[in-house]
Amino acid sequence: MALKNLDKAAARLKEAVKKGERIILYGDADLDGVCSAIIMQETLKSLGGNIVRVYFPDRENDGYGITQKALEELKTFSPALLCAMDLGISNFKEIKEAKKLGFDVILVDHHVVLGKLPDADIIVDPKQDGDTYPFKELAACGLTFRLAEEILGNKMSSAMRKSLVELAAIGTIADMMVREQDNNEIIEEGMETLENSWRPGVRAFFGIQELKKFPNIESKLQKMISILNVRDVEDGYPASFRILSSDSEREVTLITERLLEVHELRRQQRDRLLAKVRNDILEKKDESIVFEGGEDFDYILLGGLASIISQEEKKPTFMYRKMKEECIGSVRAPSGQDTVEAMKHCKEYTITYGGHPQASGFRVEHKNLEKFKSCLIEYFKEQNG
Ligand SMILES: [Mn+2]
Repeated sequence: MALKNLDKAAARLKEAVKKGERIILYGDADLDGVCSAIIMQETLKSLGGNIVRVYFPDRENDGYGITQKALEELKTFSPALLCAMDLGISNFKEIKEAKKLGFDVILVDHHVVLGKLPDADIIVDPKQDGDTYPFKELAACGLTFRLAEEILGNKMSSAMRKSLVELAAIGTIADMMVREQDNNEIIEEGMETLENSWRPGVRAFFGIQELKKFPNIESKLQKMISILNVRDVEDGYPASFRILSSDSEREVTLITERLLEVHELRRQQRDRLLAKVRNDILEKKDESIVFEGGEDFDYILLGGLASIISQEEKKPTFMYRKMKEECIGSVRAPSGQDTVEAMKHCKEYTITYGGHPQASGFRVEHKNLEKFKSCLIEYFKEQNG
């Protein structure tokens, strides 16, 4: 019982390394995607792979997934092998386009398959039909780590294994995956060495005062993750990538100090929005969902806000940021509620949607927002009625 296509993906990547093909790594900009990209980068580099670009989409401005803007920029590298991690499974149109531009496409994703698969050459996703691997809840970085094991085999030294599994542990925790089976193995193995990591980005964190205040490794790690989650993009690279892939402890300390300041500001901003939302939903207690947003709802705060509110209200919670033409949203729900299924039911009003039952996202045009909301309210009323 192996992860479907893991062997094929490994063989294809090794072939690309051997032939000196151009390789593009494309990761989601969250910590799961970033850790996946670094694991793959270090794995392929150790074999001499020709990685020409590591790309992260700008979720806030260009949306989630493989974007049109990315293809526009990346096409200068064609032909190349494009390995996408933590996204792609719902990018039907963009992957078709990527193929047309001359890319071979490998997807390593753990998101729910939306009815059919995109036209990628090789897809690793435990949630696809025909995958017999018993554990379905690996994060993308967990899958990428399994892929790294498959690629390197006994060429993976124990030092390298440690430094890669640390990243897989960080990404798995950050993505809030269930603490079971493979995920537990990865988290336990990764945590063992974390405090004595050789990785400058990790070392820098365990050296800062703010982290020393926390009593144990788990709470330290949670704090580290919330700081790494601060949005700070430079030349297209999220701070988390610059920190975790850096080999200079000095550089890392500089970025980390700045992130700490931003993190504090964000926290204040989030608390303001939380107070606003709590107040605004007071007279909507009988609605089946929470659906709130506005122009001042910073995209990066949406997931955190939705997660807090959905726990407080015990309802599916949709938070959105109003942008020029569309709204981009983040969704959290208590267990037993499937927000992906709900959005599928209301998909005529969306531009895109996707994710996990309890944590998902969407984009909707302004003119459809109210209809989308009503449709969801009706859906959950029926489900829970
Ligand atoms: Mn993920």
